[in-house]
Amino acid sequence: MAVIGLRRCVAAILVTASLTGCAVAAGAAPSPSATASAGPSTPRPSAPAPSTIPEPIPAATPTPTTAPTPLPSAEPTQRPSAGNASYCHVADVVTPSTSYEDPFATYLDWTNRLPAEYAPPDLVNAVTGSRAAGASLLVRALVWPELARLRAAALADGHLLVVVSAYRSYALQAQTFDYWTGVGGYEQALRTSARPGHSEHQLGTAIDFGDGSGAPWDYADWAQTPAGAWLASHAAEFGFVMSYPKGRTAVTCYAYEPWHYRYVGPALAKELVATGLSLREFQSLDPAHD
Ligand code: DAL
Ligand code: ZN
Repeated sequence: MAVIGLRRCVAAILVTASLTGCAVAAGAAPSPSATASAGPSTPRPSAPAPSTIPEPIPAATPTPTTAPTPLPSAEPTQRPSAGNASYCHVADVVTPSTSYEDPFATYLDWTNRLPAEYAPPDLVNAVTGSRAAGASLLVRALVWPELARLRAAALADGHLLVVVSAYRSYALQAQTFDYWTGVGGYEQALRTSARPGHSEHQLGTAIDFGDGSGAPWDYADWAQTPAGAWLASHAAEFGFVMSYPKGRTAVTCYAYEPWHYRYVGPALAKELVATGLSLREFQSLDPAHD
């Protein structure tokens, strides 16, 4: 099938690093004590500095503009099968493809995970593309050129796009998930924060974007802001797809995250837009994910 045939990738290379929390690429200093808060019903142009703990949770009490997210179940709603991404099953199965050469094919969800030791060998500074040590926001080298082009194109159209969170190690994701479990409980954390090993951020190809005015999760719907809307319209041109789109929780298992994008390359990104499939649905078409 043409869709399947598009899943071909790129090469990888060197270096590991870790990332602590979120800081904006524009250079805003994160506040160590900050936590994500309930979203306002309208965008706040002067929202506080983003949380240092990446990945938010929606308001414990849904805002009037946010549809309530059904509580998840730790039990499968359906048995996993090829071409069926509608189940949400908490398990720890090492995902079939963990190749650094083909990160687009790596299938992650509530069930499938990366090994704890998975750490991309070619992480670079998400803002500058430099391999110099010490950066806190890291992406894989194969992501950076399109990321830079995307941000430049946004700026040319009058929108500042900042990187709020990028690569996260297994250990940092564990810390993040524990944090959100403490804030909202395990069932809520499942919907909004990946368990360690299950996050696309561990691939080094996922990015949480913001617009520099505050944490995107502080908005009722960041995709309704000028920068968020621009990104939703143009991301695929640069190879990025929104992993957890609005109204697709039944198939992604995660709450809507208009700030979270995964780089899959322009060909696949455009194919996903054309078909309307989420990445998880597309990847579940592969029988290897039975
Ligand atoms: N918030 C997404 C699901 C993550 O933690 O990777
Ligand atoms: Zn994210």
